[in-house]
Amino acid sequence: MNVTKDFPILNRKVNWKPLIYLDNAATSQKPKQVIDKITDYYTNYNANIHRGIHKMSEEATEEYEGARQKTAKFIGANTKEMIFTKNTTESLNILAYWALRTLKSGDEVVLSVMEHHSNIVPWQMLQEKGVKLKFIDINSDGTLSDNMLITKKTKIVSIVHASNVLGTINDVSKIGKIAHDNGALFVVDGAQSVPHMPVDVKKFGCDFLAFSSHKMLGPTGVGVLYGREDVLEKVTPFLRGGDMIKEVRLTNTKWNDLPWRLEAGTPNIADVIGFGAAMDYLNKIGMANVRQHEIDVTKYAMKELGAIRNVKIYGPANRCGLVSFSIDGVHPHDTASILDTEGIAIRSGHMCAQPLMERLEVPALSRASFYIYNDKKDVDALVKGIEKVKTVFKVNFS
Ligand code: 7TS
Repeated sequence: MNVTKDFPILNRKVNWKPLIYLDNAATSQKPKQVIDKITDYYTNYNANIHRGIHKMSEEATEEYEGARQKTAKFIGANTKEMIFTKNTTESLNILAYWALRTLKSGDEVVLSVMEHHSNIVPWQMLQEKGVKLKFIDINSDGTLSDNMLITKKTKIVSIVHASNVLGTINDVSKIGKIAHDNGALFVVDGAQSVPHMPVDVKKFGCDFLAFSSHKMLGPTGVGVLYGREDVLEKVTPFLRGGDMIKEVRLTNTKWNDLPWRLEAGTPNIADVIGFGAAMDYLNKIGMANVRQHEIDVTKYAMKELGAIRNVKIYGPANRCGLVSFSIDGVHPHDTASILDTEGIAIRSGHMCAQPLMERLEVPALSRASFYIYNDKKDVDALVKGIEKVKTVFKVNFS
């Protein structure tokens, strides 16, 4: 995929070596098209939206709402169903705070042990009300157990589509059907899938989907909460104030229509507009091509890393574009530090999934995660870097 020319940061050196960026699951790099779009807003039509009847405000509103339309199209939804938030974490918190107001003692929420902290910690609040959290386990290969724990007591099922540690791609349509058969709402954490593969909320049959712009070539500070219109209508606003109202009296307020009802205050206008440019960029490539490219690079990485003695890979063969691994006798932070001296950026640590680390019985892991600008040469560099780690730490070669 010939795209590196669009990413100015990929020209820089790190520790005097050309940057090899393999930390895309944490955040992706941004193409010039996105950077230019944000600069254009601040340079030429910086104004607040949905108010002032002046030209620049109209232009800004048009671009902002245009980005909403693009987002809706990107995941097969309607514009009314698209709420801009700050990130996936905020999107999930909106739902958890709503659940805090509506669920009752004895109700159950089903999550899984492979969730990112942002799909665990907000739901823990519900325990204050006597709501029980249940966690679907994983199989030894890192796939989700078939023992779904969903019963008539289950009110919400919230599951990650693609795991940020194991790479596992969960069969969300199947889980959604079981959730709905039991009368529960179905939430999907799409933070690691929407940026990397075609996603269609209608095919998922989910009630909610959360994801972040910054992991899909867009700027930080923009997240998305998709909600099926009839369900989203019932969600009480988490933040209240300007822009989310129709009429305010001193002691009561009539809320605005969707989607604005759930976007209180001046939103992140510039970055939402930048996010629109990121989706334009991805659409030009085609999400099926993005996925295929990542399958190729990831398969190669699994083969090459899998062939290194003393390296263990976690998770199933069928996966999204990332590989978590450990090197016998080397702490993942040391692995990442030595790779950094070679200009290779990877993630190490608990990956914001401490319960999963505990389940895997590891203190931490290293992770290489890929995107459209990575290729097999980057994997070769990673392999060479790992050999250096092993040499420095005198890892047993026998
Ligand atoms: N869900 C998943 C599956 C994630 O991987 C992440 C971020 C989040 C939610 C939270 O996204 P945010 O935009 O609200 O922060 N994952 C990672 C990661 O793996 N390394 O750094 C961030």
